[in-house]
Amino acid sequence: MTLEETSQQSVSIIISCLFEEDIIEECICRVSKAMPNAEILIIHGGRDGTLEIAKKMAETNPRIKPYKNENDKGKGHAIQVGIELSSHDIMCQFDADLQFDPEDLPKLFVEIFNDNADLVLGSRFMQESDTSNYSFSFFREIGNNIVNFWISLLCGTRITDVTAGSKAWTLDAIKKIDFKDRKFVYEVEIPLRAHLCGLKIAQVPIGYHNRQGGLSGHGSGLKEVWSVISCSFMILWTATRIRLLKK
Ligand SMILES: Nc1nc2c(ncn2[C@@H]2O[C@H](COP(=O)(O)OP(=O)(O)OP(=O)(O)O)[C@@H](O)[C@H]2O)c(=O)[nH]1
Ligand SMILES: [Mg+2]
Repeated sequence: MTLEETSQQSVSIIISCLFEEDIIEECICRVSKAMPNAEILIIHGGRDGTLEIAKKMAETNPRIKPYKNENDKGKGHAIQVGIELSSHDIMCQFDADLQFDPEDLPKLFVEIFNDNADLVLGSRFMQESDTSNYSFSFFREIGNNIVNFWISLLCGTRITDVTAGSKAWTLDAIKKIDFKDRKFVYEVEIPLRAHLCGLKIAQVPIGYHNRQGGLSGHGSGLKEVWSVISCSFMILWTATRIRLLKK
């Protein structure tokens, strides 16, 4: 299947969001243009106006399905809810803040439609990845390097980017993966558990930008530093435990 044919397929796109009212409209428009037949599940975990904007757009486009995630426990929880709600067997998660390009979505899905993968990881760290519009902060870069190195070591194969929010999978694969974490650590659980289950994993280069609006789930200033550091430690600990105990 070509990229053009892939972009016309019916798949589910799960967009978890919180405090993204500045950007959600542009995000939905671009996703909808890139994958015109996709179901777009908006899983909103906050009390800000993001959901209302999505609801307004859903009035004229039935493929947009906004949900209020009552008792939202974090991004991983929102994605679990999105998986439950999806009506297609092939789906992806996509961040609302437009750090990733919706136009890259067919590149993720084509690997599944061509039977090259059960799980596809969008990667910001492959040679062809375009990160020219992103300024990596020093501590995030170090954190990413350590986490990617450690997971690659645990899997015995090079995985270039485990934490990117752009990932696609089949329903069968994600059921086998059965990730548990409800915050950000689940991002790493997915590739690690997929590897342990013997699933086919593909990596594709994607573009990456600075946040285009909204508020980071990691907060800002010192809160952000603390969130990224504690997240990285949780990732290393959780991944090692899963690898050793295989559960
Ligand atoms: N439902 C829900 N969505 C969340 C939560 N935290 C983050 N999100 C959404 O998940 C996506 C990724 O979160 P980000 O805050 O961008 O995480 P990040 O990309 O690691 O951090 P930044 O680089 O600072 O943007 C965004 O669409 C967020 O709105 C949460 O607790 N609940
Ligand atoms: Mg982000």
